[in-house]
Amino acid sequence: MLDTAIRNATIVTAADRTKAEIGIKDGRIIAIAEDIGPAREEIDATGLLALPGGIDAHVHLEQPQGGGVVMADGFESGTRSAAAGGNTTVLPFALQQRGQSLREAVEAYHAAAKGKCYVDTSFHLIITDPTPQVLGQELPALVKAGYTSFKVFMTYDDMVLNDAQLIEVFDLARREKAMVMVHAEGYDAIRYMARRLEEAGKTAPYYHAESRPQSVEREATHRAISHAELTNVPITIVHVSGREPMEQIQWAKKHGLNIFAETCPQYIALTAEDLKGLDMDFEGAKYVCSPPPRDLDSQKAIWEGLRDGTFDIFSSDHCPFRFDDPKGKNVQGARSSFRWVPNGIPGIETRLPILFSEGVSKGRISLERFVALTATNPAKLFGLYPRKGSIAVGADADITLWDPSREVVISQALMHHDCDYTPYEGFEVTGWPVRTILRGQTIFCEGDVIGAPGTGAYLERGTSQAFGG
Ligand code: DUC
Ligand code: ZN
Ligand code: ZN
Ligand code: ZN
Repeated sequence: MLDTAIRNATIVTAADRTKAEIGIKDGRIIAIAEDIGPAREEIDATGLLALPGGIDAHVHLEQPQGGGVVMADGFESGTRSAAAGGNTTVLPFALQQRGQSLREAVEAYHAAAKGKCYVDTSFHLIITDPTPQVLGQELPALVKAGYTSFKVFMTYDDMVLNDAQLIEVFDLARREKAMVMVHAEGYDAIRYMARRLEEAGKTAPYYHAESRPQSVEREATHRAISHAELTNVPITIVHVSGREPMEQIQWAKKHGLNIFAETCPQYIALTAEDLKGLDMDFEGAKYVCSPPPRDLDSQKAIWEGLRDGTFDIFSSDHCPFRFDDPKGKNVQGARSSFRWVPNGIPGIETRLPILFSEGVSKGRISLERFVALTATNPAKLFGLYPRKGSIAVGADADITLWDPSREVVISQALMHHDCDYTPYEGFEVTGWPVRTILRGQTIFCEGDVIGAPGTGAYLERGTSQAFGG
């Protein structure tokens, strides 16, 4: 007998939608048919969509910060918030601090996450110190052990890699078949702009956006793509904010380069104007993230890119800092210059509702495209497919039951994160997750997280399909 039957749902995949029953046994989908027979647990999904559980391929949890800043969410609260937002898998980063061995960094994250996660997780690595030891021994061993992706930064004092280092990391990624995620903003250009703005007394949070205009992102995107072409490796440009970097990606794709791209909710739901706060005041710090949100023209371009395949995945870039907190946005110095405001905003719980509402409910993208961007493509890009990312016989029973017509006003009171605000306060959405099912077990239902920390498993990943797998 089946463990669980989901009946009367419309099942949506990246390819199509069908009305059928879903049978679950031992955490996996074992039947999809018109009539699957009896089950111990019955779920009536009349009027609901059954979507593959959301896969958020870009989240920051418990990542060490400089200057006394602490992230608002650790593995427990971050994955709790993810479950409440309809997600069953998240991919946080394990950051290598300079001077630290990668293995040491990974072990520290495992220790922090152990027994804490409500949803399944797997770590990308962040490479900040690509020494010969790291490139020659540690990274190849870690890729073989299932850490098949890593992020590199083209900016930030404590993370930036120069072009020589980027090329070495890309070259290694080709040899080991690992996916590199690139934070593409030019370090020197940002430093120049920040200095000039500060000299002119322009220090409010809003000037964070002026200090890193699209040209800075466009230039770095172009440079990363050129290095990827040179080393013949696929890469993913993450958190693409607007029209100008998009044009670089479109050029690369048109010329047959194996370039992938990600965008995020802040680039369709916020603009740089939000960084002005109420009256160029510190409220704007609630919206400080990098790259910064742009303008309405860029939002329009992002929608075109979500439709036409310029973008492959849509992730939250959840990177939460409490606002009313000297360990968060209000850290020492932040009120005297935007340069000290921690970069990042929460969004793990609101990613799916915002894309569904602004995209599917408003007729900008299809349901199938929504599923591709939020579950199927991230699974394929990061070595989790076909176990994750679709509703199919043999896959893990990771299913989100979604009410496409529920109207909700997003508010901090509804959130399950440990941040003290949401940048989407008052945002009206149509479409909301009703129930999140992880490997057959309901972990979230009608507003309540009912799973337990530790329900989530750690996933060793395979090779990205970008390598032709
Ligand atoms: N990059 C991210 O990916 N997240 C937050 C801040 C940053 O620079
Ligand atoms: Zn980044
Ligand atoms: Zn050409
Ligand atoms: Zn990020």
